[in-house]
Parts: sequence; C-alpha cells; structure tokens
Amino acid sequence: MKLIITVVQDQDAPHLLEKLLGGGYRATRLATTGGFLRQGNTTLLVGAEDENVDEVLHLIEETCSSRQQTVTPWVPLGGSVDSYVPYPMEVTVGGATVFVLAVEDFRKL
Ligand code: 2BA
Repeated sequence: MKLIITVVQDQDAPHLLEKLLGGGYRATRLATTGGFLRQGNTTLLVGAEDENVDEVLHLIEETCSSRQQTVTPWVPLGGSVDSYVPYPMEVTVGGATVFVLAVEDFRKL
C-alpha cells in the first residue's frame, strides 16, 4: 500500500475529491497553507493499493491545472528577518505537488 500526499489548489480540490470517491478511493482533506505564498491550498491524503497508484496519479493529473498567479510575497531584504519588503512577482502554481510514500502498516481499529 502507498500513501499519496498531494497538495492542490483549493479550486481543484472538490472536483478531485469527487473523482477519487467516485473511483472507490478514500481520501482525507486537509486545509493547508503554502509556505511561499502563505495562501490557502488543499492537501489530500489518499491510501491506495500499489496497483492503483497510477490511476490515482492520473486522476490528479487530469483534474489539477496549473495557473499563473501574480503575488506579492513578503521577502527578506538583505537576509535580515527584521526587514521584509513586498515584492510583486508572477508564479506558476500547481497543477499538483505529489508525494508517494510506502505504507509499512495500515489498520482500522
Ligand atoms: P507555496 O509554497 O505557497 O508555493 C506556491 C508556488 O510559488 C509554487 O507552486 C511555486 O510556483 C512558487 N514558489 C514556491 N517557492 C518558491 C521560491 N522559493 N521561489 C520562487 N517561487 C516559489 P508549486 O510548486 O506548484 O507548489 C504549490 C504548493 O505545493 C506550495 O505552495 C506548497 O504548499 C506545496 N509544495 C510544493 N513543493 C513542496 C515541497 N517540496 N514540500 C512541501 N510542499 C510543497
């Protein structure tokens, strides 16, 4: 079994959840915040049998779009944590950041 951890944009999460549940998968949705943009995103935990991992990855790939976002993160000026300045920039966010971890043990107690 594998644990698929995927960080997706909030806009894509409902559609992806629908597809996962429709495909017979189980998922846990976490409200998360990106460390760089400091904006909300969604992290899904999906436990899947090894032979189903490719299908889950395919569902993620076909559902999650990358988007351009102009953001104004606060960045440190000259490396000092005391002096942060707003710095407008364009970034490509998503489609999805995916981690696939081996599960040593899985139980429902
Ligand atoms: P954030 O950390 O808010 O990053 C949002 C987007 O900002 C990133 O999109 C990337 O395009 C850009 N970005 C991030 N760090 C940057 C930097 N140091 N300099 C310039 N641009 C930067 P994605 O790469 O698609 O990541 C989307 C979200 O996925 C991230 O939100 C974070 O929550 C998660 N993520 C991405 N890589 C990760 C990793 N290696 N470990 C844990 N979480 C990760």
